[in-house]
Amino acid sequence: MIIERADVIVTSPNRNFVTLRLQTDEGHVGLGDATLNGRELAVVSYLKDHVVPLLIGKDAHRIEDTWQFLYRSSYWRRGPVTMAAIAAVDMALWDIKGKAANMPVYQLLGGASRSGLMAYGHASGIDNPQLFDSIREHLELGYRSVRVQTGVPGLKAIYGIAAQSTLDGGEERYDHEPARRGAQPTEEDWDTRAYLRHLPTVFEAVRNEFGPELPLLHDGHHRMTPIQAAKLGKSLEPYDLFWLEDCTPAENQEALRLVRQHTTTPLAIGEIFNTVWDFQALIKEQLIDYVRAASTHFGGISPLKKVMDYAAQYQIKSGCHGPTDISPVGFAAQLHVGLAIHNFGIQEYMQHGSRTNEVFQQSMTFENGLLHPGDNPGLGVELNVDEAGKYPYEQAYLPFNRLADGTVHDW
Ligand code: KDG
Ligand code: MG
Repeated sequence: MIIERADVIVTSPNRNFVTLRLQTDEGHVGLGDATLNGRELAVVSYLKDHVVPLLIGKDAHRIEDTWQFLYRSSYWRRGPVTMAAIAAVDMALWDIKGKAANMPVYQLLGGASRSGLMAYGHASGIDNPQLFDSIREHLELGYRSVRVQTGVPGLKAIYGIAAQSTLDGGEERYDHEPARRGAQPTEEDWDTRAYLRHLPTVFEAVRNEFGPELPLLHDGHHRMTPIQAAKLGKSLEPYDLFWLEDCTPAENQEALRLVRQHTTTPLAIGEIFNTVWDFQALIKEQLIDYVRAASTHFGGISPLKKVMDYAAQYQIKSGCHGPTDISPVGFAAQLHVGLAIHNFGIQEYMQHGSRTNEVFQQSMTFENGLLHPGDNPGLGVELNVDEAGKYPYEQAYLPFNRLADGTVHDW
């Protein structure tokens, strides 16, 4: 089965998405997600100029060989642009293999290990009353676990808080897309000491209101030093978090050794990691509890399955990155992995906007708090090319932080 055609499709229904569409001489079509939020066109060029010409004429069945060829023959390896491009090829080939075998991809990965994947949603509020309303809304939507993000007194705009005013023609909210359309990134503000003082009081209030059962998560979004993160983990222990995510910036992996020495709050990291090797020491030294890799930025289904099999030796579980900048194709890819592996933990699930769901038709379901990729052959996602063509690319950037004195800070 030969790859006969490859197209890179950019569309911006609710936000920008980059999709690779491969077609074989037998008529099978495979889709792969190559979306890199705020840097989309770099991956488009990587695919169009450097990968597509190498794919035409290749055997579509040789997934591992094609992955190794793209990774090793480029010499430079790694990095989000390269790995998003390779991920798209890998996913599209798994999609094609599933269609050729007339099976959903999870069957090719060993079959289902569970009936569905527990999902967490993004509850947020600038203050406790708004946050409580948001948690209730999520529970009504069927979520059985929630991520809690809150405003900090004195700070105007921070990561993870859904805008109360609507964006984009009155339909979408901030939690659907932190990358704002425009020629410049927006500026947010940050104060770690104020955050460390305030956050434990919020978790105490949430536990008092919603009880001890509900799994609660929190994303530190790379903004603390190691000792600050250790202090936060310790101060949140009474509230029994499911995880504390990205408590320190991802580059300094040794930071987690220090955090781990001080707290039993479970740790999750990896949404900006690109390879299995980024996790190697963290897994082997058992410095984390959840692997946060996203299929899209991690080279696709093949390496995601490998890192999870490695993590399983150390009782470390999955918690794949699932914001709306992972397209429905990338999201489906990690649902198939999550259904098949033994060490699934939890799946982040922010729901896509209605226009996105018209561009990408999905067999995925979300019922009683559980996600399932569906049983359509392949990944279970179809791209409506005509619908995609209605929404051309629009420049958009993720925000960044400045401290009160003007210093740029991690966002
Ligand atoms: O594009 C950036 C987002 O993917 C990121 O800010 C979302 O941290 C995130 C999360 O946990 O979903
Ligand atoms: Mg995160």
